[in-house]
Amino acid sequence: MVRQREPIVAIGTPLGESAIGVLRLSGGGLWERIEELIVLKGKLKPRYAHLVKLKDQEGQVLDEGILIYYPSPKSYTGEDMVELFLHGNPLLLRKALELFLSRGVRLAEPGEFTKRAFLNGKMDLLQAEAVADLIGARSERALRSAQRQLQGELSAQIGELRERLLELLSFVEADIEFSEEDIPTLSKEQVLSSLRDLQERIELLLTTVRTGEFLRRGINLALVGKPNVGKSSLFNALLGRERAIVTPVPGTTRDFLQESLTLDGVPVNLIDTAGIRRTEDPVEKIGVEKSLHKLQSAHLVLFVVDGHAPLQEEDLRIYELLKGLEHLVVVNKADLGLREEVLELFPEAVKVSALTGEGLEELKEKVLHRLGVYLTDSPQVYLSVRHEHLLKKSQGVLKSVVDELTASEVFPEILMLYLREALGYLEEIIGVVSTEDILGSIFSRFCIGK
Ligand SMILES: Nc1nc2c(ncn2[C@@H]2O[C@H](COP(=O)(O)OP(=O)(O)OP(=O)(O)O)[C@@H](O)[C@H]2O)c(=O)[nH]1
Ligand SMILES: [Mg+2]
Repeated sequence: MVRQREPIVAIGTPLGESAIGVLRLSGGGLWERIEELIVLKGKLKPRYAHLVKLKDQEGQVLDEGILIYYPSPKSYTGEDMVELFLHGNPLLLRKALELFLSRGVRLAEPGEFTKRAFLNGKMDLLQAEAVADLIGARSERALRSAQRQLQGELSAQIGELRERLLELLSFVEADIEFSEEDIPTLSKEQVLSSLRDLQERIELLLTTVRTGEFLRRGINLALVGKPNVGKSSLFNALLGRERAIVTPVPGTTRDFLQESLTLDGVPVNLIDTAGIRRTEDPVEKIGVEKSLHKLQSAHLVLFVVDGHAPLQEEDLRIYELLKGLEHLVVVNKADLGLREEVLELFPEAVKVSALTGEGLEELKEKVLHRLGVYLTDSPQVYLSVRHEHLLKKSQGVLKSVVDELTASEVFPEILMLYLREALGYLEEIIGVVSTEDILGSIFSRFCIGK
């Protein structure tokens, strides 16, 4: 059943000069509130592009544009909605927004339109989350994955797990209720095999989490090393343009630089840092501290050494710092010839030349491989950390049941409780059950107007 909440409004397009700027409104009794501000020829028709004028309180025309009215329940939110397409001037759009606010329409919170769509059953929670992913997608692969989730693919996969669990539960419940009667029940082996099958399916879905998180947020990849080993040169080579300053002078990079690129469709935040060394130069010192700080937020550190020069204590000291972090050793300047001692010390290293581009493809592959990024050419949906958390809880409960069942007999009443708990976690993923807290944390990452 669709419920109409109080009317809200937001500007749905970014605030800058553009051909068109859109205001979105949604809520019960919306039209009555704003009617006086709109000059409309003829009668208001559902889903019809009306050419209208927007008037301010003094009756002055503020702008002319297109208005579309979507009466409940056939709208994005399920409520009465209006979309108003005006000229894309930020001042004008703010003025229009204020006009609606003065009519008692409230400013929407981030994600509030989509939240209402969810609450009105227009989409499940996984689809609502996909809307934010879609808007924030920074690569084609991320975009396609979000689109598939929006189309309900992940919902269907979780839904299937839910169906199976429900089916199992119905057998167990029947067993309890009609234990005296002659109805079909499942043998312990059948229950165990169903549970194991469910566990396997969950396991398979869980393998997509890491890749999913990288697709959503990007991989933080930091280039770290001694001065002059070629970090900035590698940074430029990976980006494919001369972004960072490169000179033969050690200590060229003073601050860290960050740029975006994609590796096989996965967004990457590539970070170039100041070469780490003991220095008295106050500016360089700050740069070095920043480099050390950046290490902590990196998913993977590329430790760069100059393979043509003798290794120095400085290199080894930095390498010590990286021990506890996910890292790859990159031996640079392969075009000049690499020293045996360097290769012996780092037998796993990727050999590259930032100058000629040699080894860069291998480096890119190794980065994805090391981070466990699992990409397929076939359509795929990827789980997020929220889903992972709940799936793991569900998985944990199923595991306890399997363990107990294997070890001894379990009363059907106890089995039922277990299965219900596991089911509850799956339902929380789709949003069959949800609390205000969960919804708050999900929708707060949206932009206003969506
Ligand atoms: N031959 C050769 N020279 C390179 C290569 N990579 C970098 N260089 C040279 O090494 C010098 C230092 O390169 P940068 O990229 O500035 O080194 P960096 O590690 O960023 O140095 P800092 O910013 O000072 O920490 C420059 O003269 C580069 O041209 C390479 O693969 N081959
Ligand atoms: Mg540099």
